[in-house]
Amino acid sequence: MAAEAFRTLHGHDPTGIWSAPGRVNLIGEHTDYNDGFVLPFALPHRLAAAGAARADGVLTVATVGSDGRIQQAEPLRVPQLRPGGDLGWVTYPAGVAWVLREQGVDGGADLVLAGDVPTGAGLSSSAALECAVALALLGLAGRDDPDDRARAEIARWAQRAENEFVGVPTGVLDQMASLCCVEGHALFLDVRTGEREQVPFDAAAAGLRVLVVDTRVKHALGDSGYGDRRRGTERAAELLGVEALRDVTPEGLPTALDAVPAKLRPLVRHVVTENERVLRTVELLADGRLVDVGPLLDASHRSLRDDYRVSAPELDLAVDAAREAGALGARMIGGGFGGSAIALVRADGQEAVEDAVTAGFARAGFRAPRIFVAVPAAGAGRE
Ligand code: GAF
Repeated sequence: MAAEAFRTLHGHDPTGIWSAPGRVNLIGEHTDYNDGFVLPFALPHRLAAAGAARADGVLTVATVGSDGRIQQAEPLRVPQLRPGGDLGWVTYPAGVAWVLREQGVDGGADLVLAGDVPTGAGLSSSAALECAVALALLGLAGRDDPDDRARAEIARWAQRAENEFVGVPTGVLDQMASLCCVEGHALFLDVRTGEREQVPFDAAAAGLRVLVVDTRVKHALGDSGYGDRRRGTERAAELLGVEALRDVTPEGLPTALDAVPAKLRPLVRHVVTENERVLRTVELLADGRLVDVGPLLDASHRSLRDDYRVSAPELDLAVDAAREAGALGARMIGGGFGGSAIALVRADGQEAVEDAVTAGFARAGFRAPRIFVAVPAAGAGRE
């Protein structure tokens, strides 16, 4: 779709097509900006960028909607890009061009974007966009095929584009997932050290499925809730005299809770217990005990709902209905306040869970959710 639209717009083939996936985070929510642990896997849903280099330092960006309609933004001069302006939907690709210029990747380009990562669904459509554009601009500058180390560096650049150019204070989970995930695996990432381990993850082989329930309640990380939580955890770390909440151990948690003001306690408790849940999940997966991960998903959801307070009625309903219909465990994923939940279900119980969630939404008068099975797919690359 991106290549065809590129030919329509520019009258010649693109030099290449680069694409990047959205993600599901199995567990480890709101731990990334606390230097903690995360365990995402890539979705088959991808954002593709068809591109060709330009010698004049101009960046043109067009997107193709699901209805095939092409929307083209005003051309931008890369050397003149500065954080803080409002460029509408083109802010994300512009931010990536800005950050890459700071890294010495300076050319202009024509880009045409198309994909099927649901937007505002907590499945990392923004990171997919950033990472596809980053790989395209790097590839057009002759820097294709980044190795694993370079991918982690590009993820940090993409995060910087989002933090400094777009102005959204996210961690690096989504960009790392989009760039570093490998098909058939979940990515165990220690955000502080950058250490990564590919953990084989094959739910189908265990007779299980991971269902994604997109509540279709749009979430936006630029809204204050996400930044408030982030600042709260940073403040707690400061008061505790540690670099990040990652440094608080489960054994040290009671003392830490006594040392911070009441309103910060639930935030600290969430981060510390969530990091432990990630470590436990990785152990269970290594032992081939995916079925036992369910209670950890449930505990993660309770913690996000009651301590971190980033859930939403639709997410709670999806989780409760899935569990009542036999799911082994379920939780909201991503930043929260809307977006998606996941449910770990037995293959033969999938339909019952889907029906129960859909019926629950209808009874509550919520918009019908979109439900699909998530299978770990490949990370970003050239097509
Ligand atoms: C969003 C952010 F972009 C991530 O960095 C992460 O903090 C996540 O919310 C919560 O775990 O996806």
